[in-house]
Amino acid sequence: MAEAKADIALIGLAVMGQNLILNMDSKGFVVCAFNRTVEKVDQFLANEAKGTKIIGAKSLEDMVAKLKKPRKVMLLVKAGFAVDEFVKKLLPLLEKGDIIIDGGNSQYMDTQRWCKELAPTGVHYIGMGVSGGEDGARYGPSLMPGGHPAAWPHVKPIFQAICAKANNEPCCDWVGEDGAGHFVKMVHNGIEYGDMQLICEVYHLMKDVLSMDQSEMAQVFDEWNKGELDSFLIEITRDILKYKDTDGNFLLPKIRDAAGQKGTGKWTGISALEYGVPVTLIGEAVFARCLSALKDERELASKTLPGPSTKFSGNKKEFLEHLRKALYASKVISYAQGFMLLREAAKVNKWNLNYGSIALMWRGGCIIRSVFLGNIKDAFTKNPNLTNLLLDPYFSAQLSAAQQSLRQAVAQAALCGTPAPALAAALAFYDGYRAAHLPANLLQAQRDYFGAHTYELLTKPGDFIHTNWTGHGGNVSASTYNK
Ligand code: 2AM
Repeated sequence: MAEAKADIALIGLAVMGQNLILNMDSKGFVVCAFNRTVEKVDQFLANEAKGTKIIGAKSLEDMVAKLKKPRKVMLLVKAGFAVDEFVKKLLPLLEKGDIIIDGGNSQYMDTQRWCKELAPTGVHYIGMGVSGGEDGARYGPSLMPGGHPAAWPHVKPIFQAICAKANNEPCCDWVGEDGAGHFVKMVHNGIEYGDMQLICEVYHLMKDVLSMDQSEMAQVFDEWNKGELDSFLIEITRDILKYKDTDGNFLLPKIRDAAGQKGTGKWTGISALEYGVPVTLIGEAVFARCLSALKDERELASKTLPGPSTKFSGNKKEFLEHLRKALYASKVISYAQGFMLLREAAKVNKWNLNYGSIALMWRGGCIIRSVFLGNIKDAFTKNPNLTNLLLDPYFSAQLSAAQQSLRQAVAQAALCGTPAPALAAALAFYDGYRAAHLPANLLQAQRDYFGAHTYELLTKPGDFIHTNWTGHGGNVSASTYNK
């Protein structure tokens, strides 16, 4: 019988898994490593894990026997089938109170399903979002655990020890019930899509509208990184702009402008549609990648479809300041949309989300880490019931100072024919959200006209009526339709 001495087991020895194990080891925890292809365990022990306290297992049975109780088994394997297979194999080997943690990029509904299925067995399930890439995993990731709340106290000391810290506070806290952790990770990834697209649009405007060269752009991003835009993505953009290829020329212009994607941004967009929340900026960011991927078609169209003849004739320094403020304002709007989606999903799924701690989890360790997330945390700490980030006094003041600049950026982009879909989406949302009246009165009338879908009068909300608009359509409303 193997001696039970490991604090936690980790299955899945790809780079993320290996680095998380090394991270846990460096914080004093004894980790037992396992992998489907078992030879990788020995390779890992003989190389990366040499000289550490890390132990290995030859089988799942061996691994389980080496774990202290309640046993904690973390999976870092491919999402979907591989997770399902391991959970099924683990279940007969575990007992009440033991904990399975899925740290992969699983879809939140899969995590919801496992939480439900495991509840009667007494084995606890956690679905945890892990962000920060390989480096984050090794030296401090952002961790977003959700699932069976009873499991949290048992894994908290490990996860809060290995995660990133922002102002000495851990970027890991309990997110909420069942799939909440993976849902929050998914929204994080969507926001990442939005942030990246916004930066790309600003770069495009600098390049094509202001005709700036790359060193100058790098300098501007460097400046911006010292202020309220201070963030990992601005920092790497500066460094990418500066980067020279082996031939001494900048590398960036040589890179083919066709974006790839793995799908997490898309899933945020799909969720937004399903929950009926206007997460427009992330949606545009996903579509912008899709449009970029049509490289051959675009090259063809560029020879046929005309653009404007307008050239920028304003003050460059002033416009750069507009761009900075436009980027900031759009970011605020995008995060506001992301938190709207979280709030709606929490309502539907009955999750008790702590929005302030979610902002803190994203404050360090992950790709969207930024100083600005500290302000979001403050907003939700001051008012946990804040309806919308845009209504927080700090952010509404910031937006009122920046909204004119956002208009300048979007207008110039349109006049010069440079696409800026995410900036434009931010502005359209802002103007829609602050509008006491939208043209949905006409929309309702149209729906009632052709489909008898009924409408409400401003004076009688909740009271749905139908008008016989044509005199021959009849007076019966289509009560079976969704209003
Ligand atoms: P492997 O080394 O045996 O391929 C990332 O791909 C991790 O997920 C690896 O540890 C890999 O194990 C594991 N993995 C991928 N597909 C799997 C599957 N179908 N079943 C079990 N593990 C899998």
